[in-house]
Order: sequence, then structure tokens, then C-alpha cells
Amino acid sequence: MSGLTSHRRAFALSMPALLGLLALLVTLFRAPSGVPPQMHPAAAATMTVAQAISTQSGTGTVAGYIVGEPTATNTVRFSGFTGDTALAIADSSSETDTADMLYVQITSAYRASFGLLSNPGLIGDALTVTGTLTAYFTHAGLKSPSAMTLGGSTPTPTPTGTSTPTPTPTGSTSAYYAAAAGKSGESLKSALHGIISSGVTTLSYDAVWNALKATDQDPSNSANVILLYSGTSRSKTLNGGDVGDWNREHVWAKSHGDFGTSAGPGTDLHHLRPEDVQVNSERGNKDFDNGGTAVSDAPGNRTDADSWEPRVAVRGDVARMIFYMAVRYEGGDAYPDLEVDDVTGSGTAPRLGRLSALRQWNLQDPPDAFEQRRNELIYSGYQHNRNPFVDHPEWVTSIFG
Ligand SMILES: [Ca+2]
Ligand SMILES: [Ca+2]
Repeated sequence: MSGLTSHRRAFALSMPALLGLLALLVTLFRAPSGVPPQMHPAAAATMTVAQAISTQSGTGTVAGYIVGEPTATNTVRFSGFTGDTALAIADSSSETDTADMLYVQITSAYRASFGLLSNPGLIGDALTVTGTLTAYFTHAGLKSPSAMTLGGSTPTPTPTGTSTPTPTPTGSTSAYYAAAAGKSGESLKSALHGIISSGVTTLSYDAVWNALKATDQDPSNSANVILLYSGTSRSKTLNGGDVGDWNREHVWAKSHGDFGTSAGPGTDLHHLRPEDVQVNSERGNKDFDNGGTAVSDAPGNRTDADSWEPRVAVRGDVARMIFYMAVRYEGGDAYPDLEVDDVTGSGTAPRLGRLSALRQWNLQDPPDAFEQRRNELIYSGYQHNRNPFVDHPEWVTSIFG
């Protein structure tokens, strides 16, 4: 009898605790304050590390590179790791200034997979993490992660089993594209031109070098960039004009409109990519089209007298870069009106082809994590405009048929 009484007492005592837990769960799902309950916090835009450092409130999803293990406010270990409980992430995988890092708490569920003592090879890898943006080690931080993913694109289940989808670029950029909502065809093109031409920062041609070292960094080797056509991973320090160097490939060949390399279309990162000096020269100012013979030093690419066919993995990237240029440059701002045509060999006219091949390639090679990260970085760190076709590849069909 006394056993039953104590059992009842224990049950009675547990009820307020249970209600408290329920209240806490409700609070958690409403966080951050000011966000309506139906809008899950994880639906917010993915932030850069710089944005997360300047925000430091509410819940956020941040994409960056793992650069070290924070051990004190201004101390980050870059090797010889001592634990699995904290990461420092940055927008550049070569960052050494702790002021440009976000300190990420690794709770127990994630330590085996993300701790640097157990996984020192994670240095330089891309990480996407969702959690509370708040101080950690008395430094800009992210605590209590609800999702952590390497590579920046694949959603993982949360430890609690609740649904926390990783936001897609399409979902996270709806505010940016608000003026294009519901539009199609020419009116969509016109709206997008206005959006991607507003508040743009243009770079000098010299500044393009360092930008490309960030935007085109090899995801598996932060000391290297990936060359567009050849697919080669090459040291960032080999930028230049000699054999064996990489240089700045204008995917929209600059002679098509003759816009040169002064600040503007000739320095627009959305169509500039690192490429081997000799392969760049072989592509020259050819239009893009299917066909030709194999390019020996750029496997998977083909070329003939007047056209270039990129390897399958980047031909969608090429198409979306060309479509971006056609929408970004409409002739109203001292730059030529660039347009896509369906021919090859159009000389120095501000035209590039071939439309039918580019449309096909956009469908054949949809945007991947590398291309999306690049777009995000150009937006957040350099030009402050986006390539709409990386966010919405379906808009190619709406505008260009
Ligand atoms: Ca691709
Ligand atoms: Ca145009």
C-alpha cells in the first residue's frame, strides 16, 4: 500500500515537469520571437559567416568552411586538435583572423562526425549548420545545433527526429526575387534585369583574381581552385599567364560585344572562371555548341572551327552564365546589350550562341552545390547580385523558350 502511495506521489510530481517540458518545446518551435509559428526558423536564408557574425540573434543556417578548433576568445587551433566540442568556420577556408570566424558548438550527437580531434581531415571542408546565433567562448558563435551537414547541400535528420529541412536557394531567395513573382517571358526578363542590376558592386579586373580563389575553391583542397573546362584542381598561387598557370576565362567571350576588362561585364564574376592558360586560349572567343573533336588537355570537351562543347559536369553552368549575361546587360548602362542567338560565328556583335544547345545544357546539368555556393558567395561577398538561373533554372525556359 505504501508502495502504491509513493508511486502516485512520484506520478503527481512528474506532471508539472512534463507540462514544463511541453511549454519549452512550444517555445522552441516559436523561436525566434517575432517569427510566426507557421514559418519554421530553418526556412530562413542560408547566411554567410560574415552575416552570422553580424546577426548574433535568433536561429540561423550558416554555410562556411571549417578552419579550426576554438579554445579561447581569440585562440583557434589550426592543427594538433584537442577536442571534439567546437569548430571555427569562416567564409574563406584559408582564414586565419579569428574576427572573421564563427565559433560553432558541437553537441554530443555531432561530436563523432564533426569533432576535429576525431576528424582532423575536416579542415577546409564546407559545412552548413543550423542553430542559435549567440556568443560562444565570448566570441560570435552558434550554439545548440539542430542540423550539421558537410558539403553544404545534403539535408540530414536532426538528432530529435523533428523535421528541419535544409533551405534550398529557391526557398531562401524569395524576398530577393519578389519583384519577379508571378511573371514569365519578357516581363520576367525585365523584372530580373532590374533586380540583378540594383545595388551592384563592380570589381576591378585585378580584384577578380582573389575573388576567383574564393568562389572557385576546390571543395576538397582549400589551397586549390577547380578549372572550369579541364576540371583540374590547381594551386591558387599559380594564377598568371605562363604555361601551367590558370587565368581568368570570360565564359561570355569578351570580344562578343567588345567590352574589354574595365569594371563591368568584363569583370563580372558571374561569368568569370579559372581556366588553364592554354585551354582558355583554345576556347578563344568561340560560341558554344554541340560537336567537334576531343580537346586533349581538357577531357570531355570538344571543339571545332567555330564552337566549343564543355564537359557534361559544367555545361549547365556555362549555359546559366550566358543567360545571366543576356539578362544583366540590356544596353541601358553604358554597356552593350548582350543577347543569346542561335548561330555560331557572329563575330564581334554582342551576341553569343548557340541558344538551342545552351537551353539543352541547362536541363542536362542542373545547378549543384558548387555552383550554388559560388552564386551565394558572389552575392554576399562581392557583387551583391545573384544569377537568377542558378536559383531558378526553370526561368531559362520561361524567358528563352
Ligand atoms: Ca554543373
Ligand atoms: Ca541583354
